[in-house]
Amino acid sequence: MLIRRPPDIPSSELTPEPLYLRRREFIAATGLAAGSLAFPALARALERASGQQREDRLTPWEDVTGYNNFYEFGTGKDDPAENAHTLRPRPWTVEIAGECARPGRYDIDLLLRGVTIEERVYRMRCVEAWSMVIPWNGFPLATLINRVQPTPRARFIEFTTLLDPEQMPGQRRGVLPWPYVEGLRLDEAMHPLAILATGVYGRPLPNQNGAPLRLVVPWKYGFKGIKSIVRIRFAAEMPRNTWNVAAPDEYGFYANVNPEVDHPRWSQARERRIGEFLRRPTLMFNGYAEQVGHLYAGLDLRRNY
Ligand SMILES: Nc1nc2c(c(=O)[nH]1)N[C@H]1C(S)=C(S)[C@@H](COP(=O)(O)O)O[C@H]1N2
Ligand SMILES: [Mo]
Repeated sequence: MLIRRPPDIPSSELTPEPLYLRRREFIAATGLAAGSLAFPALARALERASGQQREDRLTPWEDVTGYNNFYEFGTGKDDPAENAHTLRPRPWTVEIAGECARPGRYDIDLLLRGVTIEERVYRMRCVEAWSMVIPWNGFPLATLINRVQPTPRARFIEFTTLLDPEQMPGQRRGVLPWPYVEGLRLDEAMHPLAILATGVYGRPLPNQNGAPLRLVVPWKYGFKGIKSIVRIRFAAEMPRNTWNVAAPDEYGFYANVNPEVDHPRWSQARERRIGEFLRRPTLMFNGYAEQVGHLYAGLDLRRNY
């Protein structure tokens, strides 16, 4: 019997040709019935068998800029690329506020003056269990923090995305409480791996990736990487972050990538690298444990998810 696939299955979930053929060989060899249960089990077996040490290859530009989460432009993965043309990344003002010596409203080009832009190739792991490898252009968040001099009372840093439904039409819908807000402990923010990105693949950030300025914290789930930042505030108290406000049982403040702490609705043990078929194991702190593990010594990572 020929079973037709409904046309609305995303192509990423279709079986690529070579695997499909191997699957048939496997089924023939083992005498397994080609039932619907056989394939997930086989895929899991293949994932376990296929070496754990797979390379990290750059995710193609088309995926980095065409498969996005940016709910201000819609909740579908291709909505941001289609809709974000309404965002105007210049002129752009960033407000520095709260517990620091130099609060104020800064034009972004003034803020970036004298800053050296470097390339950082980082893994990016979304809490939804897919991942990419992205060549960002940016600078250490610590550079900006040192410039504006937090006071001794500052223990946290909060970031806010632009609130403007004219430029961000998705903000007319109540899918999230707007504007999008994120935060870090100040010592996390000062870690050299945490960057503010202004570009990707050597080009200015496309709007859908968070132009003109977005956070990248590679050892944390992607939702910590807040886009299109207009405000940075230093605080004594832990700020609340948007996804934690929206679903406190599912998303915490820390959001460190951790294969052993599952999301209440799915496992975090494995992930699908965009462009690959078999899932790969999720790495502790997204593979940056050696660099950042000390930040969490003595912290219960299960409670502080
Ligand atoms: N303002 C804002 N920032 C955001 C989001 C969002 O919806 N709004 N999505 C987050 C999520 S869930 C992820 S995985 C990353 C995706 O970044 P990318 O599209 O550049 O890969 O952006 C994060 N930053
Ligand atoms: Mo995400």
